[in-house]
Amino acid sequence: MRIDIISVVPDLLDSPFSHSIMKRAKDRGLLEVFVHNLRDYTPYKQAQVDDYQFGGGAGMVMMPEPLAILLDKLKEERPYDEVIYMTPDGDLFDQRTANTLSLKTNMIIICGHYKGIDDRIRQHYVTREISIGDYVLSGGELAAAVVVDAVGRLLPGVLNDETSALFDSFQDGLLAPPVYTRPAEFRGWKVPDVLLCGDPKKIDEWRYEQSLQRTKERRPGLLND
Ligand code: 6GU
Repeated sequence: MRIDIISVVPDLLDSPFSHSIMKRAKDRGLLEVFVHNLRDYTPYKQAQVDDYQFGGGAGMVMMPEPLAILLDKLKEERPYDEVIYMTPDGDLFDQRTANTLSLKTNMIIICGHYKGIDDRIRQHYVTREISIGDYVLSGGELAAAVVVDAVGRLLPGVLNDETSALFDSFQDGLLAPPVYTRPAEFRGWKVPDVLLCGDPKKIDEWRYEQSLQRTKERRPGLLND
């Protein structure tokens, strides 16, 4: 999978894909992430990429031309399955969307800033608009990092048996069960006996019960879906 991210603060995306599982995905050649500085593509003086909004009102809007120039250049080089715009008024991101996106080959992600991007880019280039939750971030970069992480770890060959996505919260529509490691007793707090009993069937049943109970308590809405 190849992901091209368009940003006015590309430095924000230096670190998120350089560690742990994202690093492994890149090292194994399963994920390529290119971050483009939108200011390198503006035809305007002083690397201008935003301007006042028509109709008045506070806040700047990202101009269409720098975005169109960079989007055209990328789309000339290869076909893209999705042009995603990160915006708080987009569709709420969830595991289902992550699964869907993990099947794509090439994607562009546009990170919004200020009041957002000129709506003509949304109408004529963007294929999907994503929000990561009902709160406002100062820019789309951190949200884009969330999407790339959630999608990247699903690519075949990125996770091994131990970290398998099959057991994640949400993958089966349930929250994950509690987990424990050594020591079996810590400050008098004991690990549940069943986890030490050595019977895989009993352990699976216990984990399923715990998942169900946690989901009922914390996220009952997930059970209705
Ligand atoms: Cl994608 N962008 C911004 N700026 N804020 C957000 C968001 C995205 N998702 C939730 N809040």
